[in-house]
Amino acid sequence: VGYVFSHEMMLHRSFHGNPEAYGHPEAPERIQSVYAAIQRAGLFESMKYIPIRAAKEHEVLLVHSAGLWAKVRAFENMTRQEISDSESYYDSLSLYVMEQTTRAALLSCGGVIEASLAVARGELKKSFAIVRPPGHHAEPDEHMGFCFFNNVAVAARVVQQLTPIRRILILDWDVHHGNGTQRAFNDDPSVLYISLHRYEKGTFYPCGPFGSMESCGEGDGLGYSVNIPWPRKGMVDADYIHAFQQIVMPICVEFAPELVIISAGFDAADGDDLGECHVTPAGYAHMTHMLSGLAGGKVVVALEGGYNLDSISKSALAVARVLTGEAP
Ligand code: Q9C
Ligand code: ZN
Repeated sequence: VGYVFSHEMMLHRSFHGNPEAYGHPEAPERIQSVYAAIQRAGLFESMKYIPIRAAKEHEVLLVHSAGLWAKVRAFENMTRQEISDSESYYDSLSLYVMEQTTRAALLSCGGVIEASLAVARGELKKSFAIVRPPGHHAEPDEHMGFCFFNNVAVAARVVQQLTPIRRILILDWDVHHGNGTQRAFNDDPSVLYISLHRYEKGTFYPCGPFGSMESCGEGDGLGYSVNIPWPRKGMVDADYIHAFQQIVMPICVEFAPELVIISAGFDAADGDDLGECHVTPAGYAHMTHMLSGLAGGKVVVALEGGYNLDSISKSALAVARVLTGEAP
């Protein structure tokens, strides 16, 4: 089992202009607290460090437009004044940006690529990418929802390009619909995208009908996007486990993925104020265990959202214990 981490991804932090931004939920401490919990538990002794690197332009362009690439690259050369001036624009996209954003976004994406390649090539059985900023809201041509590049989407495309693996499952249990990920593969039957998320008639972020049950892919990809939209807040382990047993696992078994990538947001965790749900560490462990029965156990876990430091670190630790075989 491998893992990816770097303190350098903590340099993206919100502090400019808007004083309220100081307390932005997508905080650098998120990955630090996950790392610390896994370290305290002694799990890194049985895990191999996978060197992190920046995603390359040609990799990002497998999913994203040249325009988005240029926009994100431009942050590193912006002055503090320019950043401050553009604040309301970025607020409208649920983003904050600063000079180190580019580097952090490239490392986060490159980290998930490396974590995925190591598993896809059989060098490691499983991996955990402890990364930020998250990725699943990033659309081919738009950064949004705290996300710049769609880490898991880029990683899936790189795996398809560099290894014999074709059929990839992306299971997204972040409390928000991964609109960017579904968009990237909406017409592609080689990547099965399954998301469980709060929907509430399209009023919950990222809003609109794309996260509905009826939105299930198009063209050749029809049926290869599966949305499980929750009608309200307050979902619990039993809701997720029931959905896994009745919907997720039967579809996955039929699809027979060669690689599983989990878009692992922990904002449905009990204690998370954005998600307002109650999934426990045991719930996340159970889902991880079920998914580990697929693809010969080739599972990559990539961090997405999750904003309560205590909830996210306990949940991530429970997942890591399943990956390393310490827990059933
Ligand atoms: N009224 C992730 O969990 N909320 N992103 C905006 C606007 C944005 C969450 C609310 C939530 C983004 C990766
Ligand atoms: Zn989320």
